[in-house]
Amino acid sequence: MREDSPGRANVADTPELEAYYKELEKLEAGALWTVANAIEPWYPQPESVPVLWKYDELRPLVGKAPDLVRPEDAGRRVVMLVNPNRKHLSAAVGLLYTGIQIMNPGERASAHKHAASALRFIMEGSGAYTIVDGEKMTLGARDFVLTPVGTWHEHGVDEDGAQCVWQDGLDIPLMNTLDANFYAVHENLHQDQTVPINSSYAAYSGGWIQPAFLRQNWKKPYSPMLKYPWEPTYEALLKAEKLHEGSPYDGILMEYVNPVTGGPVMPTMGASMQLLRPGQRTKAHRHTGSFVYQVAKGQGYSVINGKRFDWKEKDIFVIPSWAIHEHANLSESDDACLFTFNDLPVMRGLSLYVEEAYTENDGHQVIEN
Ligand code: GTQ
Repeated sequence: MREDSPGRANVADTPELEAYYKELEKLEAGALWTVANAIEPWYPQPESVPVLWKYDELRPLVGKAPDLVRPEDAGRRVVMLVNPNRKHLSAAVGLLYTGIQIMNPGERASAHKHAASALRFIMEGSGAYTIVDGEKMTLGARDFVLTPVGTWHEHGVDEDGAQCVWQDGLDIPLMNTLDANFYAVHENLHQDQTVPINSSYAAYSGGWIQPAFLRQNWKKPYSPMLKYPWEPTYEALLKAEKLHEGSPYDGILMEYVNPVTGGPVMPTMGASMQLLRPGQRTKAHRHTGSFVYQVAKGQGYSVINGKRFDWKEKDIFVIPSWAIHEHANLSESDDACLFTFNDLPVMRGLSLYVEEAYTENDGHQVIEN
Protein backbone atom coordinates (compact mmCIF):
# COMPACT_ATOMS: atom_id res chain seq x y z
CA MET A 1 0.00 0.00 0.00
CA ARG A 2 1.99 2.97 -1.32
CA GLU A 3 1.22 6.53 -0.24
CA ASP A 4 2.33 9.59 -2.14
CA SER A 5 2.95 11.58 1.02
CA PRO A 6 6.25 12.79 2.53
CA GLY A 7 7.45 10.48 5.32
CA ARG A 8 5.28 7.54 4.18
CA ALA A 9 6.41 4.39 2.39
CA ASN A 10 6.26 4.82 -1.38
CA VAL A 11 8.43 2.21 -3.09
CA ALA A 12 7.67 0.97 -6.59
CA ASP A 13 8.01 -2.78 -7.23
CA THR A 14 10.86 -3.80 -9.51
CA PRO A 15 11.93 -7.30 -10.55
CA GLU A 16 15.02 -6.91 -8.32
CA LEU A 17 12.90 -5.93 -5.30
CA GLU A 18 10.40 -8.74 -5.86
CA ALA A 19 13.25 -11.25 -5.96
CA TYR A 20 14.65 -9.68 -2.80
CA TYR A 21 11.27 -9.98 -0.99
CA LYS A 22 11.18 -13.70 -1.89
CA GLU A 23 14.63 -14.23 -0.41
CA LEU A 24 13.61 -12.44 2.79
CA GLU A 25 10.46 -14.53 3.05
CA LYS A 26 12.49 -17.75 3.03
CA LEU A 27 14.16 -16.53 6.23
CA GLU A 28 10.83 -15.54 7.88
CA ALA A 29 11.72 -11.88 7.32
CA GLY A 30 10.29 -9.05 5.23
CA ALA A 31 10.79 -5.47 4.06
CA LEU A 32 8.99 -3.07 6.39
CA TRP A 33 8.23 -0.56 3.61
CA THR A 34 5.86 -3.06 1.92
CA VAL A 35 3.53 -2.97 4.94
CA ALA A 36 4.55 0.18 6.87
CA ASN A 37 1.56 2.32 5.81
CA ALA A 38 -0.86 -0.50 6.68
CA ILE A 39 0.58 -1.32 10.11
CA GLU A 40 1.04 2.33 11.05
CA PRO A 41 -2.27 3.91 10.03
CA TRP A 42 -2.76 7.64 10.50
CA TYR A 43 -5.66 6.89 12.86
CA PRO A 44 -7.27 3.67 14.20
CA GLN A 45 -8.60 1.46 11.41
CA PRO A 46 -10.66 -1.24 13.14
CA GLU A 47 -11.35 -4.47 11.31
CA SER A 48 -14.57 -4.65 13.34
CA VAL A 49 -17.64 -3.21 11.68
CA PRO A 50 -20.71 -1.77 13.40
CA VAL A 51 -23.35 -4.51 13.82
CA LEU A 52 -26.83 -4.57 15.34
CA TRP A 53 -28.29 -7.88 16.47
CA LYS A 54 -32.08 -7.70 16.71
CA TYR A 55 -33.38 -9.59 19.73
CA ASP A 56 -36.60 -10.51 17.90
CA GLU A 57 -34.49 -12.39 15.36
CA LEU A 58 -32.06 -13.98 17.81
CA ARG A 59 -34.49 -15.00 20.56
CA PRO A 60 -36.13 -17.91 18.69
CA LEU A 61 -32.72 -19.42 17.94
CA VAL A 62 -31.52 -18.84 21.50
CA GLY A 63 -34.72 -20.59 22.61
CA LYS A 64 -33.83 -23.70 20.61
CA ALA A 65 -30.51 -24.24 22.39
CA PRO A 66 -32.05 -25.84 25.54
CA ASP A 67 -33.57 -28.58 23.34
CA LEU A 68 -30.24 -29.25 21.69
CA VAL A 69 -27.56 -29.14 24.41
CA ARG A 70 -27.31 -29.49 28.17
CA PRO A 71 -25.29 -27.01 30.21
CA GLU A 72 -23.39 -29.98 31.70
CA ASP A 73 -22.12 -30.84 28.21
CA ALA A 74 -21.75 -27.35 26.77
CA GLY A 75 -20.04 -25.84 29.82
CA ARG A 76 -21.87 -22.64 28.97
CA ARG A 77 -24.99 -22.74 26.76
CA VAL A 78 -24.46 -19.52 24.87
CA VAL A 79 -25.20 -18.08 21.44
CA MET A 80 -22.25 -15.79 20.78
CA LEU A 81 -22.39 -12.66 18.66
CA VAL A 82 -19.56 -12.55 16.18
CA ASN A 83 -18.30 -9.57 14.24
CA PRO A 84 -18.13 -10.66 10.59
CA ASN A 85 -14.57 -9.43 10.23
CA ARG A 86 -13.21 -10.97 13.45
CA LYS A 87 -14.51 -14.54 13.28
CA HIS A 88 -11.20 -16.14 14.25
CA LEU A 89 -11.23 -14.16 17.51
CA SER A 90 -14.87 -14.85 18.51
CA ALA A 91 -15.09 -11.10 19.11
CA ALA A 92 -18.19 -8.95 18.92
CA VAL A 93 -16.10 -5.81 18.51
CA GLY A 94 -12.42 -5.02 19.04
CA LEU A 95 -11.15 -7.46 21.66
CA LEU A 96 -14.49 -7.89 23.44
CA TYR A 97 -16.67 -10.99 23.37
CA THR A 98 -20.40 -11.10 23.96
CA GLY A 99 -23.04 -13.81 23.96
CA ILE A 100 -26.58 -14.65 25.05
CA GLN A 101 -26.92 -17.40 27.64
CA ILE A 102 -30.17 -19.27 28.33
CA MET A 103 -31.06 -21.47 31.30
CA ASN A 104 -34.17 -23.32 32.38
CA PRO A 105 -35.42 -23.58 35.97
CA GLY A 106 -33.38 -26.12 37.92
CA GLU A 107 -30.43 -26.00 35.52
CA ARG A 108 -26.97 -24.98 36.62
CA ALA A 109 -23.62 -24.63 34.92
CA SER A 110 -20.41 -25.79 36.56
CA ALA A 111 -18.04 -23.52 38.45
CA HIS A 112 -14.89 -22.38 36.72
CA LYS A 113 -12.45 -19.51 36.66
CA HIS A 114 -10.34 -17.84 34.03
CA ALA A 115 -8.02 -14.93 33.41
CA ALA A 116 -10.78 -13.34 31.35
CA SER A 117 -13.01 -10.91 33.23
CA ALA A 118 -16.74 -11.36 32.74
CA LEU A 119 -20.00 -9.56 33.32
CA ARG A 120 -23.70 -10.25 32.76
CA PHE A 121 -26.70 -8.08 32.06
CA ILE A 122 -29.97 -9.88 32.73
CA MET A 123 -32.54 -9.83 29.93
CA GLU A 124 -35.42 -12.16 30.90
CA GLY A 125 -36.77 -14.49 33.52
CA SER A 126 -36.77 -14.93 37.26
CA GLY A 127 -34.85 -17.00 39.77
CA ALA A 128 -31.46 -16.57 38.11
CA TYR A 129 -28.44 -16.58 40.34
CA THR A 130 -24.70 -16.52 40.03
CA ILE A 131 -22.21 -17.58 42.68
CA VAL A 132 -18.90 -15.69 42.69
CA ASP A 133 -16.20 -16.78 45.14
CA GLY A 134 -18.81 -18.26 47.49
CA GLU A 135 -21.31 -15.37 47.29
CA LYS A 136 -24.68 -16.21 45.77
CA MET A 137 -26.40 -13.31 44.05
CA THR A 138 -30.03 -13.27 43.01
CA LEU A 139 -30.61 -11.62 39.64
CA GLY A 140 -33.57 -9.99 37.95
CA ALA A 141 -34.13 -8.21 34.64
CA ARG A 142 -31.62 -5.42 33.88
CA ASP A 143 -29.43 -6.25 36.87
CA PHE A 144 -25.72 -6.04 36.14
CA VAL A 145 -23.29 -8.48 37.76
CA LEU A 146 -19.51 -8.98 37.74
CA THR A 147 -17.50 -12.19 37.64
CA PRO A 148 -14.02 -10.66 37.69
CA VAL A 149 -10.64 -12.07 36.67
CA GLY A 150 -9.68 -15.16 38.65
CA THR A 151 -12.94 -15.56 40.58
CA TRP A 152 -14.73 -18.92 40.79
CA HIS A 153 -18.14 -18.47 39.22
CA GLU A 154 -21.19 -20.50 38.26
CA HIS A 155 -24.69 -19.70 37.10
CA GLY A 156 -28.08 -21.28 37.54
CA VAL A 157 -31.83 -20.81 37.82
CA ASP A 158 -33.80 -21.85 40.91
CA GLU A 159 -36.28 -24.73 40.54
CA ASP A 160 -39.23 -22.39 41.04
CA GLY A 161 -37.91 -19.69 38.68
CA ALA A 162 -38.73 -19.03 35.02
CA GLN A 163 -36.48 -19.54 31.99
CA CYS A 164 -33.70 -16.94 32.13
CA VAL A 165 -31.75 -15.19 29.42
CA TRP A 166 -28.83 -12.86 29.95
CA GLN A 167 -26.03 -11.22 28.04
CA ASP A 168 -22.48 -12.26 28.87
CA GLY A 169 -19.60 -9.87 28.20
CA LEU A 170 -15.98 -11.01 28.45
CA ASP A 171 -12.53 -9.85 27.44
CA ILE A 172 -11.63 -13.31 26.06
CA PRO A 173 -10.24 -11.96 22.73
CA LEU A 174 -8.05 -9.50 24.65
CA MET A 175 -6.71 -12.24 26.94
CA ASN A 176 -5.97 -14.49 23.95
CA THR A 177 -4.37 -11.68 21.94
CA LEU A 178 -2.11 -11.02 24.92
CA ASP A 179 -1.46 -14.78 25.29
CA ALA A 180 -2.48 -14.45 28.92
CA ASN A 181 -5.53 -16.70 29.22
CA PHE A 182 -5.79 -19.46 31.83
CA TYR A 183 -8.79 -21.65 32.66
CA ALA A 184 -9.63 -23.98 35.53
CA VAL A 185 -12.66 -26.07 36.45
CA HIS A 186 -13.65 -26.21 40.13
CA GLU A 187 -12.68 -29.56 41.68
CA ASN A 188 -16.22 -30.10 43.04
CA LEU A 189 -17.83 -28.57 39.93
CA HIS A 190 -19.83 -26.36 42.32
CA GLN A 191 -18.95 -23.95 45.12
CA ASP A 192 -20.13 -23.85 48.69
CA GLN A 193 -21.78 -20.62 49.73
CA THR A 194 -19.34 -19.11 52.18
CA VAL A 195 -20.90 -15.66 52.74
CA PRO A 196 -24.52 -14.49 53.01
CA ILE A 197 -26.56 -14.07 49.85
CA ASN A 198 -26.08 -10.68 48.09
CA SER A 199 -23.63 -9.66 50.83
CA SER A 200 -21.25 -7.53 48.73
CA TYR A 201 -24.15 -5.38 47.54
CA ALA A 202 -25.40 -5.07 51.13
CA ALA A 203 -21.95 -3.97 52.27
CA TYR A 204 -21.07 -1.45 49.57
CA SER A 205 -24.30 -0.02 48.18
CA GLY A 206 -24.38 2.91 50.61
CA GLY A 207 -22.79 5.27 48.10
CA TRP A 208 -21.33 8.01 50.31
CA ILE A 209 -21.26 5.89 53.49
CA GLN A 210 -18.87 2.94 53.20
CA PRO A 211 -17.57 0.20 55.54
CA ALA A 212 -14.05 1.31 56.53
CA PHE A 213 -13.21 -2.13 57.99
CA LEU A 214 -13.81 -3.74 54.59
CA ARG A 215 -12.41 -1.02 52.34
CA GLN A 216 -9.01 -0.93 53.97
CA ASN A 217 -8.53 -4.67 53.42
CA TRP A 218 -9.67 -4.74 49.80
CA LYS A 219 -6.55 -5.16 47.67
CA LYS A 220 -7.98 -6.82 44.57
CA PRO A 221 -7.98 -5.02 41.20
CA TYR A 222 -11.76 -5.07 40.78
CA SER A 223 -14.86 -3.88 42.57
CA PRO A 224 -15.73 -5.71 45.82
CA MET A 225 -19.40 -5.01 45.00
CA LEU A 226 -20.40 -7.62 42.45
CA LYS A 227 -24.06 -6.83 41.78
CA TYR A 228 -25.51 -3.55 40.51
CA PRO A 229 -29.31 -3.84 40.50
CA TRP A 230 -31.54 -2.02 38.04
CA GLU A 231 -33.95 -0.08 40.29
CA PRO A 232 -31.38 2.08 42.11
CA THR A 233 -29.50 2.52 38.82
CA TYR A 234 -32.60 3.89 37.11
CA GLU A 235 -33.47 6.07 40.12
CA ALA A 236 -29.98 7.59 39.97
CA LEU A 237 -30.39 8.31 36.27
CA LEU A 238 -33.75 10.01 36.85
CA LYS A 239 -32.30 12.08 39.69
CA ALA A 240 -29.34 13.15 37.54
CA GLU A 241 -31.64 13.95 34.63
CA LYS A 242 -33.59 16.43 36.76
CA LEU A 243 -30.42 18.23 37.88
CA HIS A 244 -28.10 18.15 34.89
CA GLU A 245 -28.06 18.76 31.21
CA GLY A 246 -25.67 15.82 30.71
CA SER A 247 -23.33 15.38 27.77
CA PRO A 248 -24.30 16.62 24.30
CA TYR A 249 -22.82 13.36 22.94
CA ASP A 250 -24.11 10.85 25.47
CA GLY A 251 -27.01 12.34 27.38
CA ILE A 252 -27.13 11.32 31.05
CA LEU A 253 -24.34 8.75 31.03
CA MET A 254 -23.51 7.21 34.40
CA GLU A 255 -20.67 4.80 35.02
CA TYR A 256 -20.87 1.73 37.21
CA VAL A 257 -17.91 2.16 39.56
CA ASN A 258 -15.81 0.29 42.06
CA PRO A 259 -17.02 1.87 45.34
CA VAL A 260 -13.54 1.63 46.87
CA THR A 261 -11.64 3.45 44.12
CA GLY A 262 -14.35 5.32 42.22
CA GLY A 263 -12.74 3.80 39.13
CA PRO A 264 -14.01 1.20 36.66
CA VAL A 265 -15.57 -2.03 37.92
CA MET A 266 -12.82 -4.28 36.55
CA PRO A 267 -9.24 -3.71 35.31
CA THR A 268 -10.02 -4.42 31.66
CA MET A 269 -13.70 -3.59 31.25
CA GLY A 270 -15.89 -0.69 32.30
CA ALA A 271 -19.66 -0.38 32.09
CA SER A 272 -22.22 2.37 32.05
CA MET A 273 -25.92 3.07 31.74
CA GLN A 274 -27.03 6.14 29.79
CA LEU A 275 -30.40 7.81 29.60
CA LEU A 276 -31.61 9.66 26.52
CA ARG A 277 -34.47 12.06 27.21
CA PRO A 278 -37.71 11.80 25.22
CA GLY A 279 -36.96 13.01 21.69
CA GLN A 280 -33.28 13.58 22.45
CA ARG A 281 -30.82 13.41 19.58
CA THR A 282 -27.18 13.58 20.66
CA LYS A 283 -24.36 15.16 18.69
CA ALA A 284 -21.82 12.97 16.95
CA HIS A 285 -18.33 12.30 18.24
CA ARG A 286 -15.68 9.63 18.10
CA HIS A 287 -13.16 8.22 20.52
CA THR A 288 -10.89 5.25 20.98
CA GLY A 289 -12.28 2.15 22.73
CA SER A 290 -14.65 -0.62 21.67
CA PHE A 291 -18.25 -0.57 22.91
CA VAL A 292 -20.96 -3.23 23.23
CA TYR A 293 -24.46 -1.85 23.86
CA GLN A 294 -27.67 -3.45 25.02
CA VAL A 295 -30.87 -1.44 24.85
CA ALA A 296 -32.18 -1.63 28.40
CA LYS A 297 -35.28 0.46 27.76
CA GLY A 298 -37.04 2.30 24.97
CA GLN A 299 -36.50 2.65 21.25
CA GLY A 300 -34.48 4.82 18.94
CA TYR A 301 -31.52 4.67 16.62
CA SER A 302 -27.80 5.26 16.47
CA VAL A 303 -25.90 6.57 13.47
CA ILE A 304 -22.51 4.90 13.25
CA ASN A 305 -20.12 6.00 10.52
CA GLY A 306 -23.04 7.39 8.52
CA LYS A 307 -25.22 4.28 8.80
CA ARG A 308 -28.46 4.26 10.76
CA PHE A 309 -29.17 1.35 13.13
CA ASP A 310 -32.69 1.28 14.58
CA TRP A 311 -32.94 -0.37 17.98
CA LYS A 312 -35.40 -1.33 20.66
CA GLU A 313 -35.33 -3.06 24.02
CA LYS A 314 -32.88 -6.01 24.28
CA ASP A 315 -31.24 -5.34 20.90
CA ILE A 316 -27.46 -5.48 21.05
CA PHE A 317 -25.15 -3.37 18.90
CA VAL A 318 -21.47 -2.52 18.75
CA ILE A 319 -19.47 0.61 18.04
CA PRO A 320 -15.87 0.01 16.98
CA SER A 321 -13.04 2.25 18.10
CA TRP A 322 -12.89 5.69 16.47
CA ALA A 323 -16.26 5.24 14.71
CA ILE A 324 -18.31 8.45 14.55
CA HIS A 325 -21.56 7.88 16.41
CA GLU A 326 -24.65 9.65 17.69
CA HIS A 327 -27.85 8.40 19.35
CA ALA A 328 -31.52 9.32 19.11
CA ASN A 329 -34.51 8.48 21.30
CA LEU A 330 -37.52 8.11 19.00
CA SER A 331 -40.11 8.38 21.74
CA GLU A 332 -41.48 11.84 22.56
CA SER A 333 -42.84 10.66 25.92
CA ASP A 334 -40.49 7.99 27.35
CA ASP A 335 -36.80 7.95 28.07
CA ALA A 336 -34.47 5.38 26.50
CA CYS A 337 -31.66 3.67 28.40
CA LEU A 338 -28.56 2.09 26.90
CA PHE A 339 -26.37 -0.31 28.83
CA THR A 340 -22.75 -0.45 27.64
CA PHE A 341 -19.63 -2.34 28.43
CA ASN A 342 -16.30 -1.36 26.96
CA ASP A 343 -12.51 -1.59 27.09
CA LEU A 344 -12.04 1.96 28.37
CA PRO A 345 -9.96 0.88 31.41
CA VAL A 346 -7.43 -0.56 28.95
CA MET A 347 -7.51 2.55 26.76
CA ARG A 348 -7.15 4.89 29.72
CA GLY A 349 -4.64 2.68 31.53
CA LEU A 350 -2.35 2.68 28.50
CA SER A 351 -2.86 6.42 27.88
CA LEU A 352 -4.59 5.66 24.57
CA TYR A 353 -7.90 7.41 25.14
CA VAL A 354 -8.54 10.10 22.51
CA GLU A 355 -11.86 11.84 21.90
CA GLU A 356 -12.96 14.23 19.16
CA ALA A 357 -16.19 16.07 18.40
CA TYR A 358 -17.72 15.81 14.94
CA THR A 359 -18.05 19.41 13.82
CA GLU A 360 -19.55 19.26 10.33
CA ASN A 361 -23.23 19.68 9.58
CA ASP A 362 -24.13 21.05 13.04
CA GLY A 363 -22.59 17.98 14.69
CA HIS A 364 -24.73 15.42 12.88
CA GLN A 365 -23.71 12.88 10.29
CA VAL A 366 -25.34 12.59 6.93
CA ILE A 367 -27.21 9.27 6.99
CA GLU A 368 -26.27 7.13 4.00
CA ASN A 369 -28.96 4.47 4.13
O1 GTQ B 1 -19.85 -17.73 32.22
O2 GTQ B 1 -17.72 -17.64 32.41
O3 GTQ B 1 -20.49 -16.52 27.39
O4 GTQ B 1 -16.38 -18.48 30.37
C1 GTQ B 1 -18.33 -17.40 27.51
C2 GTQ B 1 -17.29 -17.90 28.27
C3 GTQ B 1 -19.62 -17.11 29.49
C4 GTQ B 1 -18.73 -17.67 31.73
C5 GTQ B 1 -19.48 -17.02 28.13
C6 GTQ B 1 -17.41 -18.00 29.64
C7 GTQ B 1 -18.59 -17.61 30.25
